[in-house]
Formats: sequence, C-alpha cells, structure tokens
Amino acid sequence: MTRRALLLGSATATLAMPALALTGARRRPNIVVIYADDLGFGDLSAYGGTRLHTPNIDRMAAGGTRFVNAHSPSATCTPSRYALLTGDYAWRASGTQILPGDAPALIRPGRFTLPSMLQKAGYRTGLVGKWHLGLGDGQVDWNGEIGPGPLDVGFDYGFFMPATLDRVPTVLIENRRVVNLDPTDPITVDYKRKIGTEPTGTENPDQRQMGADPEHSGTITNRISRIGYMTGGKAARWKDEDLSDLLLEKAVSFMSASRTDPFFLYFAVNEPHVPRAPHPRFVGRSGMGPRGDAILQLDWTVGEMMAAMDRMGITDDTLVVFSSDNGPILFDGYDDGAVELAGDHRPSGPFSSGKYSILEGGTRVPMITCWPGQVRAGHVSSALVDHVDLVASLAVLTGQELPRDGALDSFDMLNPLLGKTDQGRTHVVEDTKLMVVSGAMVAGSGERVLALRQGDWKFIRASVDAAPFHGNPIGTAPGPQLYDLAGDPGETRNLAATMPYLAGRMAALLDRIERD
Ligand code: NG6
Ligand code: CA
Repeated sequence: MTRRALLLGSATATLAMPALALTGARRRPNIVVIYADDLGFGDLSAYGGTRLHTPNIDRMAAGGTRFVNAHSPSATCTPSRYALLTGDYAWRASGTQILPGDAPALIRPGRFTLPSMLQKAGYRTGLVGKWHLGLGDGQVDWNGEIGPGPLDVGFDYGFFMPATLDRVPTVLIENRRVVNLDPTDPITVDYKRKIGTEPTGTENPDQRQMGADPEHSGTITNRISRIGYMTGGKAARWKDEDLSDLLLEKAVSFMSASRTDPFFLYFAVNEPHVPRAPHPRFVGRSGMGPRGDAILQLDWTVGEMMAAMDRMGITDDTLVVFSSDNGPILFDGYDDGAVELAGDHRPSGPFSSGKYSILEGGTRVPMITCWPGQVRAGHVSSALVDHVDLVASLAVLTGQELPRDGALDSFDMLNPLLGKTDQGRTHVVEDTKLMVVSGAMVAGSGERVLALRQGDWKFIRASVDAAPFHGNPIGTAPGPQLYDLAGDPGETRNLAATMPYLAGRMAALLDRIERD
C-alpha cells in the first residue's frame, strides 16, 4: 500500500528518514507534549491577548517558535487526542466522538501509536492527566485491574483521569488501578440512570458550588455536579482545586525518574476545561472569573515544568511542544461567570467561534515548540501544521520507521516544528461532529462535518444548519462555503457562489482525501 500522503503528492516527505544531524544536543531528546484543554488562540498574552497575562508561556514563546497556523485535528477532545496519538485523522474511524467516562478503549492494544513508536526507539513513555480515549473492553472494573488502557498502547506509566473533569468517575488511575481506592467502598458508574442515594445536581441543586445545565446535573462530587452517576470510591475522588498541583507533581516525578533513558511525557492538563475550580491561590487573580483564573494556573504550571527541567539540567535536551486539543468556549455547562466576565477578551483571537465549530476558532489553536539551540528562538511561524503530524515528525527526529498501514495522515513536519522553515503542509482537513443538546443540534457526536484548508483558502462542506451552542456558531450550512482567510480570518464572506471553480476543486480534493 502506498502511503496516503505520498499518493496525494503534497506536503514534503512523509517516509521516515534517518535522524537529522542535529547540532549540539544529542539526537534523541526528551519529548514533552503539554496539551491544554479548550485553550483558545486569543487566550494567551503571547498571542496578543491583553486581558490575561501569561508570562511563563510568553517566555517559552520567546525561547522557541510560536505557530499562528497550527491546528488541532478536531474541534473536540477525543478525536484530537486520537489523531495526535495515532497519526490518523479521527474522522476516518467510527466511535471517535466525545466519549462517556465508561466507554471502551478506542485505540486497541497492539496498534501503532506515537508512544509505542517512541518505546521502540528506547524512550520511557508516560501519560499524566486527561485520557478520554476509553478504557476496558465494554465493562470497566473500576475496583480491579483496569484495561486495556494507556499501558496497552505504548505508555510505560500512566497517572490519569479516565475522561474529563465533568464526567464520572471523578477518580485518578495510576497504571491499572484507581488511586486511593478503599476496597470496602467500591465504585459503580452509570451513564443512563441514577444509582445509589448520593445527591445529584437535579435533586439537590443547593449542594453544589455552581449551577449547571441538565447534562451536568448528575452525581455531585466535591460540591460539583457531573455528567453521569457514580457511587462509592469516596476516598479516591479528586479535589478539583488540588488536581492541577497533583498532576504537576506526577509529571515532574516522571521526568526525574526517567533520567537514564530519553523520555516522552504526554502531559494532558485540564485547564481551562469545565468545571473550572482552580486552586485558591489563583482565585480572583484574573478578574475574569474561574476561566481566566484557570488559564493563569495553567501558565504557572508551564513555568513550574520549565523550572523543573532547568533544575534537572535537561532543558537543552528536551523538545517541548505546547498546544491545545481544541478551541475555546466560555459557557460549557456550568454557571461560572465566564460569559459575563469576558468583557472584550476574545478567546479565539481574530477567528470566529471556538470549540465544537468547523469555523477556524474550533481548531486553530496556540502552539509553541521549544528546545534551546535546536528550535529557532523568538520565531513566529506561519507554517500550516496539525497535531496529527507529530507522529511522522517525531519518527524522523528519532530515526523510526512508520508502518505501511499506520499514521497515514501524519506528515513529516519536523523542520517547521524546529522553526527551520515556514513551509508546512499544503492542506489539512478540519473536523467536527454534530450532536443534539437539550433538543438543539449542535456539534459534538453525530454527523461528521469536514472542511479543507489549502493555503489561505478554506472550504466547508455542505451539511445541516446547526444551531449555535451558547454563543459559539457551529459554522455548518446547507450549502458549500468558501473563505479567503487572508482577508477574512473571521469567515464572514462566503465566496462559494462567486468562485465556483475553486470551491469545486477543493470539494474534489477533500473527497479524494476522504476516499484514500
Ligand atoms: C460535551 C459536554 C461538555 C464537555 C464536552 C467534552 C454536554 C452538554 N456538554 O458533551 O460540557 O464535557 O462534552 O469536552 O454534555 S472535551 O473538551 O473533552 O471534548
Ligand atoms: Ca477539549
């Protein structure tokens, strides 16, 4: 089988080549991916935001390359993470929508993945933070050995949340077991009906620290109602306010325990996903409520990570990639004042909409790479890149071969990632999925909608006319849409009718990529 990307004859080489002759540092650097959750292009001062001051991420950008044309593979979490870890677009596979907390493992054991490739290259691989890619084979035994999971797809170590902050069970898993589980208080989980006698958001709204929509009004844990129902596991439940510090501690100890081999750390932090309950030392600091405070907490965490690497003396041997799994959203189920306190802050910067949307705000995310002496410092790159490219790019960096039948959508973007060229992909597919929330069609888990970026052009396939989700337009329409992002980054002037030839050509290329 010919590699898909070669068939399309675009974007530079895709076959893995021997490791580049890198100057200075050793050839196999440590690799740290810090993956934020729902952070927008305009949320950081490094990207021109003026309301939120994020000095640690500014420092990373000053010492590295900052991308202004980088995409997450999808406008929601599960499909983006699936693509980042496998090198395949999520829309090619079924079941890659936002997963409930008891969903089975989406990436099956034995499949080629970024961490399994790096394991083969001699790396020690770790996941700390959000998983949200399913666990088990259909039934998860929360009280026993949990698998298949991260350890079956290439991670040597995992300290992780099964799904999201807003989904039960609100417990952490270390490798294959729930952390701090008291065997006399076993965990049960149900996403369809209430189980047990614990308070829920619907029945006991006064027992929670913030209001929530009906979907987020299941079992209350740590005074926050969640999606789904759980009983038991009381001693194991996380405290939202302390979670960020705990994950940082685990990330740092993974790095310091991995000093002999190079390591790969996938640090999947939660900020600023809902429910936003930052540590008290950040509360009120942003003036923008819990969402802004959570972003300051994220910035602090990034600073602590960099300081830890400095202390360990590994900064010069470590490639750091910082980005976000999808665009931003203010209201996502909880009444935390994010909408009311946003003022003139534009979480998506110059782009329209955010999370769930097929418009640029859905997947155009901040991304910074950093590696002293290897990544060009202080550079702003316009290269078109996507997180799906990490697999092929890191294959080249570490001298690994890609399989003939895996990571087919992943292009070698190592030189753009190192800031050595602004020549990125010639095209990339953007993706979202529609869902119904409280009777209205919005994005998330139903019909798939694809768009194609090619140069400055963006083509959005015809679809249903989905309703905006709490101020985030989904961007789908019954007819095709074509935008010139150079002059119209906000996607306000649909040129499909005036430029039918270009619209038709892009539609045909998108069809071809989909079929390939
Ligand atoms: C949606 C949730 C939303 C969030 C999202 C996942 C509803 C109405 N909304 O289904 O609050 O949890 O899933 O976010 O249930 S993500 O960043 O992990 O994709
Ligand atoms: Ca997300």
